[in-house]
Amino acid sequence: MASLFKDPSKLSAYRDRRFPGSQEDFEHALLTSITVYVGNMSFYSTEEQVYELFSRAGEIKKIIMGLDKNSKTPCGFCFVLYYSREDTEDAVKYISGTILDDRPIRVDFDWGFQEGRQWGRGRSGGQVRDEYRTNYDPARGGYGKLVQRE
Ligand code: GTA
Repeated sequence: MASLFKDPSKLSAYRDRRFPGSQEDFEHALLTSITVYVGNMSFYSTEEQVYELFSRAGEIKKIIMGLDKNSKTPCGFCFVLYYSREDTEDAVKYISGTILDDRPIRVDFDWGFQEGRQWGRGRSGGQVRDEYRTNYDPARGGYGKLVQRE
């Protein structure tokens, strides 16, 4: 079946500031990638749970949990690598929005995992967007890290 994901501008709203190439390279990577990023996860969701859920889209090559760079504990995201592009697209199509540990997770195409990308880039060690969060979210460490410092 022809791919539904042909327009690179519609593949992802996210642009990685640290991607090493041009916009064209980035779009090509998104169109061919076999990696998805999973966001809005509970800090308590495990690799085993991710494996069970994402196996529904196809055989998984590898899972990389996103970690707080200071505490080295899960900080709410991960990368899932498949063997085939079709399975990758199915994960985005069918698993995004699924509830995992009471949270609707977000599944996004990713340009490809590289060593170092598993670490949160926020000043406190976790994810950047989590630091600006102003709501109280017990499964995400309470208030956003910047709010906690105020
Ligand atoms: N494929 O959506 C994604 C995605 N996200 C959110 C992170 N990663 C993603 N990959 C894909 N799709 O490897 C990847 C990153 C990295 C790892 C951890 O996860 O490529 P991070 O989340 O800690 O940092 O990354 P990142 O991605 O560099 O930060 P982001 O989300 O672009 O930061 C900007 C966001 O933070 C803004 O959208 C905004 O919501 C918030 N923000 C930033 N600055 C401010 C500010 N001054 N005020 C308010 N909000 C702000």
